[in-house]
Amino acid sequence: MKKIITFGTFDVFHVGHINILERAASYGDKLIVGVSSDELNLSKKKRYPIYSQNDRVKIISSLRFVDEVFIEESLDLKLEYIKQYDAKILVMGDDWAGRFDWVKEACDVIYLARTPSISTTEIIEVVRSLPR
Ligand code: C2G
Repeated sequence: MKKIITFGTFDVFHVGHINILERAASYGDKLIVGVSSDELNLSKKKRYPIYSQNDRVKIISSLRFVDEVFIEESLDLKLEYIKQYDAKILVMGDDWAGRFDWVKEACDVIYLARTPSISTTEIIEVVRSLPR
């Protein structure tokens, strides 16, 4: 049983999120997803996500190619999560290229190309600019 692990906020869920999760799943038999907590987002991005962590967990858990979901409390716990879930590969989008190479002692690390032209930030900006 080859387990794959990936992490993300997955706020305002969109097709770029689907693409990376689907591709991550194709590398193994089981996909485990760490969903960044609301507090982790506040510390990282200086704002809370639009969707609460409970809703984000519910959305990710409902995908057919996702097997297990947990809340990621800290970026520094990557190694602990990888060991805890016995993951053989960490998959991340290439906006994180090189950033998690320090876990290579525990598993392989693969950075996949992001889906172009879509992001949560852009969606928020587009919605904000709509006429009222
Ligand atoms: N992603 C993608 N294509 C996009 C947008 C996002 O492939 N157009 C990928 C990102 O590269 C990431 C995943 O989708 O691997 C989740 O993206 P975010 O929700 O933006 O995750 P982030 O806030 O970067 O959190 O521990 C890691 C962090 O918590 C990741």
